Amino acid sequence: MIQNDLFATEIHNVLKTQSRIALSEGATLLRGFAKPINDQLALDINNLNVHNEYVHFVTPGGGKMSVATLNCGDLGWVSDAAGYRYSAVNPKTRCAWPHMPQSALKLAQQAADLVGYPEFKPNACLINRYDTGNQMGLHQDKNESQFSAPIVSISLGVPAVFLWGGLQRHAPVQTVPLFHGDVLVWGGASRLRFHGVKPIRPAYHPFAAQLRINLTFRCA
Ligand code: MD3
Ligand code: FE
Repeated sequence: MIQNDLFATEIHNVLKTQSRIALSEGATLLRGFAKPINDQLALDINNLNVHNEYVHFVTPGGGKMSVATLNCGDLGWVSDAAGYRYSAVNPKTRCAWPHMPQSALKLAQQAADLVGYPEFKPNACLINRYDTGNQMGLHQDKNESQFSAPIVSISLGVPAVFLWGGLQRHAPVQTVPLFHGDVLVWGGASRLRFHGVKPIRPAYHPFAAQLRINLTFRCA
């Protein structure tokens, strides 16, 4: 009897924290999907820090991004006065980017598979690091060569309010809170939606103190 009660409580906790939410056509939120491999993700992402640094890219307009980025995989997203593009080398070091964190890659592929993209083979992984107050303005991700492939994002650390608009910049914007462990798959009709992140509120999460870490896997 006690066993059963414990089991029921456990199931309830899982359902409360892990669920699948359809946001719009082609966009699915998997709440808490990354939580079971929390510790491996922390190890893999922290290991990247040993030999690689997060950088604040300069935008074509001359501003500095508040979010800091670390690229991994065959191609990395870069920005400078000439514009945005994917590059096979780090412009600062002229070296190839580090390998993708394998635990996160596997998780992103499992998430894509689960919502209907069984052959997701991303060649780029952007790791965005948000400190308190950092934000990302509304934009579209259209530097990739294939819009038929989804983008899979993994949110870690402190919560964020994700902004999610339409296919035109001035379309109405909805907000979705994103928590540690949430995984989003953006494909199909939602692949080119405008999106952004509101300024991160002061908070603490054991994964990375006051920081929010977001990984996006892409077919660049
Ligand atoms: C919706 N990153 O790096 S991830 C980005 O939380 C970026 O760091 C945000 O937007 C972040 O470009 C959002 C969720 C996401 C990623 C790609 C999308 C949502 C998307 C592409 C199309 C539509
Ligand atoms: Fe984006």
